[in-house]
Parts: sequence; C-alpha cells; structure tokens
Amino acid sequence: MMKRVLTIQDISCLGKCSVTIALPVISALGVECVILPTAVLSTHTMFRNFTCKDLSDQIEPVCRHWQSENVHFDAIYTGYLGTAEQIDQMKTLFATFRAEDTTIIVDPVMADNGRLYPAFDMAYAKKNAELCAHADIIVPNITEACFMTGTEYRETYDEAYIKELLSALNDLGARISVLTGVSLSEGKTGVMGYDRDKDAYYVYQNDRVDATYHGTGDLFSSTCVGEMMRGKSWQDAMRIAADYTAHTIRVTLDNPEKPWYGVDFEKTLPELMQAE
Ligand code: PXL
Repeated sequence: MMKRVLTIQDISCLGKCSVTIALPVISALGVECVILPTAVLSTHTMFRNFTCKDLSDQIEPVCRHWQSENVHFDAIYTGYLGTAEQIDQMKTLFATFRAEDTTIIVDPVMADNGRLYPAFDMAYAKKNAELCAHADIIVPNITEACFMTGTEYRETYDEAYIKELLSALNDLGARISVLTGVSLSEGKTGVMGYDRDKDAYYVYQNDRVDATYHGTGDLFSSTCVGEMMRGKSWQDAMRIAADYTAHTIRVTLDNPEKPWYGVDFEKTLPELMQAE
C-alpha cells in the first residue's frame, strides 16, 4: 500500500520552501502527501513586505472531517508553524491521528545562524521545545536546538558540544534527535543524531558548500520523511537527504541566473528518485 504522510506547514506562495518543497519531494519519492496549510504568505519571510493570512481556524474543522473519513497517516511531519497557539493545536492533532504505526517528525523551524526568524520570539521557542516531547523524531538545526534547550549558541564547537546538545534534545522527549548543519571538521558539514532506544550516535559528514539558501532545511526534512516512508532506516534517510541537499545547493550555485530566494531542486529531483 502506498504510504500517506500528512505535512503541516505554511504555504509561501513564492519562495520554494515549506509546502512547495514538501509536496513535490514527498510525491516524487512515491509517497502520498496530504497537506494542512497553517497560513498563506505571499512569499517566505526573507522577502520584505510579505502578506500573511493565518489559517488556524481551519485546523480543527479539517481534522474533524478527516476523522469522520477515518483517514490514516503513516507519518505526520510538521515544519514552519505560525504561532504558539498553532503549536498547541499540533499536540491535539497528534493525539487524534497517532495510530500505532504512525511516525511523528517535528522540524521546529524557527531560527538559523544564531537568530530567530522575524516572526518568532522566545515564547515560541519554548512551545516548540514542548512539541518535541510529542514527536518520534526531531530534526532541528544547531540554532533551533540552542533556543529550545537554553544552550549557548556557538559558531565554533567540537563533538563534545554537539553531544551535549543532543543529550539536551533527548531530554525534550523524542526517541531520535537529529542535529543538522553539524560541521565536525574543516570543510565538512552534515548531521549527527542520537537514538535513545539503542543508545547510539550516528554521524554523517559530506563536503561543505559555502552558501546558504532558504528552504534547504525543508528540502532536507522532506527528503528524510519521504525516504523513511520508502522503508529506509532513519540513518540512511539522513545520509541521502544530506547528500541530496548539498548536491542541490551546488547545482543552484552553478546556475548563472544566480537564484537568491530558493534552490533549484526541480533540476535534481530526478536524481533523488534514484538515490540509494
Ligand atoms: O524554510 C523555512 C520557512 C518556511 N516558511 C516560511 C519561512 C521560512 C524561513 O524563513 O519564512 C514562511
């Protein structure tokens, strides 16, 4: 049977992030992608003067309808949410749709490079930390992990610092904690994860690409979700997602048109479908 994922995040109409990444990536991996938009924005929040229509009041009626249809989700994956209240709504949604075989993945999208995104504050970070307790797998970047655990953000660090962060993330409650954007040696970057049941770490590093684009975190998370639904272990899913994201950034950098607001994942999706 085809797996079915519910993803809950905003629609940034222009910008190549959140739903406009999750849908094509998860679909390309042969997994049905159901969406629940939390807000409609004209663009993502790195543009100036973006519009935003909050859709919180739609969450409950949509869920009620799905319940009456007995919809089953193999995974529920949350990304960028709008407000602290919406995070509370997610707790209810998880409780409603969590079946025995449902994997819940939370990407607490709210910050990068030591700073919160424009729409968020510390109260929001605290709410995201709470939501992690309700997840099976969490995939924050280092900045988000620091905000959620009250750890000092550092530009330079060693493996001991990353393990300390993973331990603090593990205390938030998810079974598997994965930190993204982890660079353990010069010229490398990747992920490091901790699996509580196995008391085991997993590290994957590939060559660092010196560029940052919007939506790459969403590309990584969506790929992980799709690959896990294809039957890959979380470790293999992370490795494929890290390689795919880095490759897509490289392809985007090579584009003479110099896109600035998102990556050229449209060019690389066919390769992702072949990834092992
Ligand atoms: O890529 C994460 C993301 C998703 N949605 C919106 C954003 C961002 C990052 O800033 O602004 C609206």
